[in-house]
Amino acid sequence: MAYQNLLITEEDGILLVTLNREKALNALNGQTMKELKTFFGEDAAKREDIKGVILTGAGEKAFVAGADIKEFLALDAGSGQKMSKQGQDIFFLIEGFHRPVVAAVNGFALGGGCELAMACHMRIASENARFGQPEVNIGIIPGYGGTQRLIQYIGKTKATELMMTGDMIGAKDALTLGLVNYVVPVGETVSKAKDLLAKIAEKGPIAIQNIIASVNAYFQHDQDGFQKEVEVFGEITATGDFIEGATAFIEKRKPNFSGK
Ligand code: CO8
Repeated sequence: MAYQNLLITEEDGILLVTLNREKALNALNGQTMKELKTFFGEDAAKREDIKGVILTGAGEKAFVAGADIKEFLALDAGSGQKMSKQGQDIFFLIEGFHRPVVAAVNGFALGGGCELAMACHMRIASENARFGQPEVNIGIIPGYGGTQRLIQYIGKTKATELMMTGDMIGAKDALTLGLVNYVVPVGETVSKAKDLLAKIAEKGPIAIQNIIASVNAYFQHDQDGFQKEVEVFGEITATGDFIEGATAFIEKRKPNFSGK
């Protein structure tokens, strides 16, 4: 497939995938999600010869600043559910990928961007990285698995606070909470991810594949939570608050929520 929004290079058996919409802080629009699906579900899925994949964002400001809010206003309950479910399924492809996938998080990893990083097997953060689930600021909830995976990584207490306040946390706090594996200076996330993948490539690939499968199996009981997230996401996309939140973002003003 010819990719428009993903820049893919290969070096020493490692596929480096750069989400390449720097002007929109690499926000995940429909096209980018489609390309992630093709990459992890088809093109890279056939590659038995690779050591792993690194996902990063173009520029130093953002890994991914979320799903593309500018595409939200066309959503309704049905299409909102569909989009959430399709996004979750794409992120399951990443989580279940046969080789390690490392997120090199340079800057903002917000909303769908934090969810994307969490779907990867490991995360390297630059010192300027900022993580958060700010969906609540526009009157919605995380819809790409965030309500489930954030709890898996940092526990219910802090996950609930972050989702309810929409607050961002810096790289050091993300490390303390167990959200990331390492914090490195700006510009060094990809090289650290390469070192990690090179080390893992010395181990048995069948073992690595089965560690991925077994670790994922530990959380299978959470499947109902994912389904719940899809249903609720769809319902919220039919509310006035959702339209108001997304509109306010686009118009660069504070939202005025009515609770309807
Ligand atoms: N979507 C679309 N465009 C975005 C997004 C986004 N998520 N984030 C940033 N941009 C755009 C801005 O609109 C701006 O574009 P323009 O220059 O055309 O106005 C450009 O990127 C640069 O952004 P800012 O000018 O806002 O840069 P700042 O440095 O002032 O602020 C922030 C950076 C703090 C990251 C700010 O851009 C921000 O708050 N972004 C939104 C973050 C957010 O709310 N993310 C969550 C989105 S919702 C989500 O991810 C839900 C996932 C589940 C979806 C389920 C299916 C529907």
